[in-house]
Amino acid sequence: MYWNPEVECAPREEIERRQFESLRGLVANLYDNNPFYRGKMDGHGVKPGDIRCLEDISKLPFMYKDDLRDNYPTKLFTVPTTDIVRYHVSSGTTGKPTLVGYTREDLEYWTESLARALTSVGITDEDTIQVSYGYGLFTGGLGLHYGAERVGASVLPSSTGSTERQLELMVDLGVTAIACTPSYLIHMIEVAGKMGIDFRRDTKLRIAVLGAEPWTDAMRKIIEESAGIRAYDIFGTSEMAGPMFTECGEQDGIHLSWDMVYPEIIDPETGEVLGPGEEGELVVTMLKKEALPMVRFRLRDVTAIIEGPCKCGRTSPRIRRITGRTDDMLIVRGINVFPSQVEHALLQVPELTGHYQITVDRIGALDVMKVEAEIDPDAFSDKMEDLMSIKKRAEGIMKKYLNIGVRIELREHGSLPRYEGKGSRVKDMRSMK
Ligand code: DLL
Repeated sequence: MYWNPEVECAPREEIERRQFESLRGLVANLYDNNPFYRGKMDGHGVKPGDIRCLEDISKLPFMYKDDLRDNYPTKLFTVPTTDIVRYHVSSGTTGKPTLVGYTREDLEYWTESLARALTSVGITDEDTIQVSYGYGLFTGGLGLHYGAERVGASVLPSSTGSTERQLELMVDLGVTAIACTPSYLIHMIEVAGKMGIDFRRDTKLRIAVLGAEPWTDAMRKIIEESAGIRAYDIFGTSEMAGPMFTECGEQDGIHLSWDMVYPEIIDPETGEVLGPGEEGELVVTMLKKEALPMVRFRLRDVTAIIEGPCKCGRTSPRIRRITGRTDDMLIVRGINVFPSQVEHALLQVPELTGHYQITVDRIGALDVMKVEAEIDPDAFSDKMEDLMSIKKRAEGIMKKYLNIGVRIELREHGSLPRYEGKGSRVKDMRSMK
């Protein structure tokens, strides 16, 4: 079933023609009206007239998350703030967040994108969908919420947390679909077991829309089998709008709406554009965004473009599941965590030094993060209560900066490894499992 068959199944030539029209209009408009993009293009020696076909996009300079951070909060916005109808915020590398803004039209396309995506996984107006992504500054909750309402499903906006209550509601309301992180669904299944709720026997759940963090086909199999459902991957980032694109019923790659995004895969080292099937870093140009345009934005996510049409009949480009990131951002329980944020937070505690080690592991279904931190020798004390007070303070500050609970383990000065040159302060045990 399609939401917008004319667009979703458009012939290839029409797609390319219309993408080029959008790109040309976008570049000309940004060059004429926006000092940031004009400066970037001039610095790169490229003019709007140089873009004569879609492939010429590779002549344009890249945009980075740093561009957003450096221009925080609204310097990159291309519309007056009176035209902004919503903001969302995502965490950034130095503890400074990235702010994204939306015009009414931006929200409209975002919702349209999710209506197409949810329809493609089989969600209709007969479904009741529990949205267990965080509502608020994170894009997951509200994004899925409006998409699901657009297809006419009944939405249960449960957000995150209160798992037992969520499970009771799932049973009582006969919820048929859920949107959350894959790790949260696994956690829910475990908690349900303890409550005597069997997903297969006691719920009507049939579809899960899972994303915001990397997960594997092996994880999909476990979820599908234990809950008796079909689980689909959903992808998106705050800079694109939020969650936007999913797999279809074929579960063979994520469909990207061609009228909204032009994807490229590049070699992260050289910036060279790679061909279909080749794995590299995903770069997106958003063709419709008004408030905060994105031209060749480097997402740092690693994937490949899948060549050829999909069995479902959609002609849009597809990407493979995201396999990792080219930078060091960690995703812990769906929340982005940068090692530099940890450092930033730790250094707010005067008794701690800059020597630390991060370990992320998965215990049961939940990600847990531990930070070992060295105490300044001058602040060292052999009184237990002094040490406990430092630990408590550090954990409080960490929670404030990272938005997740982190266990701090204090270490004696000199006990953690030292590095010459680049350090490797992060141990992600999840990738070793
Ligand atoms: O995570 C938006 C989202 C919400 C997507 C709900 C899906 C569902 P950000 O917080 O800006 O936005 O984080 C974006 O999360 O660059 C990826 O590294 C990662 N990510 C998102 N979806 C997936 C996925 C939202 N399906 C960053 N698989 C992205 C792997 C994902 N990684």
